[in-house]
Amino acid sequence: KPSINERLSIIGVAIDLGAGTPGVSLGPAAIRYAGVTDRLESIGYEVKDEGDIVAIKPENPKTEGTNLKNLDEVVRVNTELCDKVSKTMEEGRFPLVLGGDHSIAIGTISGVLRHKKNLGVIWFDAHGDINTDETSPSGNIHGMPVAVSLGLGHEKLTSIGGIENKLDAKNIVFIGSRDLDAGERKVLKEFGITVFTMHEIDRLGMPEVIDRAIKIASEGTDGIHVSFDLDGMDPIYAPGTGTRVPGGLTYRESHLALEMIALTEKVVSAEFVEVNPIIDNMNQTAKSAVALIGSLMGEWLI
Ligand code: Z70
Ligand code: MN
Ligand code: MN
Ligand code: MN
Repeated sequence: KPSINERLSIIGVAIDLGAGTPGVSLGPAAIRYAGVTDRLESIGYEVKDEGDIVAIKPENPKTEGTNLKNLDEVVRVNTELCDKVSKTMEEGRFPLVLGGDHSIAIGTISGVLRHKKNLGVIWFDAHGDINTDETSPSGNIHGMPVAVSLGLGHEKLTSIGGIENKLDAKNIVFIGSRDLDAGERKVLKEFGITVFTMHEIDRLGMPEVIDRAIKIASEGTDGIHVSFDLDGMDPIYAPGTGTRVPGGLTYRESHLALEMIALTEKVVSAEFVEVNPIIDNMNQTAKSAVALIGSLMGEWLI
């Protein structure tokens, strides 16, 4: 196995309050039914399933003075997740977080940052997820976790895990982007963040893109976090997701990318998010997620 860590904890986060479409709160269950634990055990991991952190839908999704939807409950869940991820790493275990909508990256990353002060992030997604309350067209917090992890946005979000625990823009890299908002393009430029859109992937090919991405996420860091939004994949392979954007990563590109990242042996944490079994086809998206997890964790090595 290429992973640093043979002992692994699965942390489910049953939340869809950060997304525009309901149903990704059932993602962790769908991924378990698709056989994630057996798959990891067959590779040789000692797996501990921590169960789910469960979000409770508030009677009133509005918080005074902000357009952010379900802010208080998203904050509560991510604070709990931050502590759980941090505790998992304290125990010397690899945190594998299953979403849930992508707002949970706020909790995961802030938890990992307690142990890895200089963390690189490789972000697979059709979207930028770098809106703030000021730029967001929707008020959905799953469109904001990268901004929050940089210290941008609503104070209730940026203070999760401590305001000093933040990412450095020069170690973040996006792969698969094809649906960026105007406000997001501005921030990405301003912070000089590297974005490998589908255009670059088509031109350079995935091997070159991943080589460059690994460099960016490795330089001066003490580990890499992989955040994989299933909508980064083409909807042919991941139809069960809230925002299907055509022209995404193929099955083989996605796997190759994760295999190459695995070979670095620098991965310290990972999350797979936005699996929505309610709008899926025979749990295909969760099955894709499990296969991708296998690749990241070294299943393909003989
Ligand atoms: C848009 C927003 C989004 C999904 C992220 C979309 C956000 N940029 N949607 N992932 N599925 O509302 O901020
Ligand atoms: Mn959305
Ligand atoms: Mn996302
Ligand atoms: Mn997305």
